[in-house]
Amino acid sequence: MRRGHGATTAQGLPPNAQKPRYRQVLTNRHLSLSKFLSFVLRHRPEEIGLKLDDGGWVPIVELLTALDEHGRKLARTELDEIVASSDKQRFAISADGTAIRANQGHSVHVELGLSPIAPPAVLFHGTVERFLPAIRREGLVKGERHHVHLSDSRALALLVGRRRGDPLVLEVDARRMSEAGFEFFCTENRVWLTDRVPPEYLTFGATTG
Ligand code: HQG
Repeated sequence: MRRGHGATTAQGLPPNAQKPRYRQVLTNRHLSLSKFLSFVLRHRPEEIGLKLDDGGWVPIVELLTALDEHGRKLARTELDEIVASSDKQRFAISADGTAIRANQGHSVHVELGLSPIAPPAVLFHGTVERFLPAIRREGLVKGERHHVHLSDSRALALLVGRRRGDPLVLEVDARRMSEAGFEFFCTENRVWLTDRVPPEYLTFGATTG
């Protein structure tokens, strides 16, 4: 059963796509709640007795009740603040305001309902030195996630890589991949997704930022 909350189009970027706003600062409470929401909405909804629908959505009333029952009481207004101030716009609220989902990053199976769209000529992937030998060998693979995550800016890729150490940025020849038939998707928070990136489409030179 799909609730059809998603609103991406095949013609262009998702309607709500916007540049992530890294300058906004979350309070510690909001940060902790935001991390917990990511955990529940991407990986372990059953941890607080929730079930996501096929599109990854959960009714907000159910979410707030479940959070309350698990010692993380949260008002609707506060949830709205967390969603609005999430530095990478990690969550989406449905157009009718009744449901919420994570925009991407799931390990549970969900159907985000994204349509393939033409990527920019070049996309970027932030990583760290220790993964390079394997990446040179087998390209970028999705691991635990549903897709390989790519950014349309070098600056964003640097931030992604920095989560793991001194960041390196690899360039992905997305245009050539697209011409070769690889599909790309763009989430509402402007993360570019693809199934894998074989090494011949990667540029390893001048990788540091
Ligand atoms: C590396 C965050 C060895 C890859 C970020 C990365 C992003 C390989 C790690 C989102 C490899 C996977 C995703 C290969 C790739 N051999 N290592 N063949 N291919 N890797 O976290 O892209 O905060 O699953 O370079 O901002 O780092 O969660 O992916 O270092 O958008 O919203 O394996 O997660 O967003 O790590 O990050 P991840 P990622 P959130």
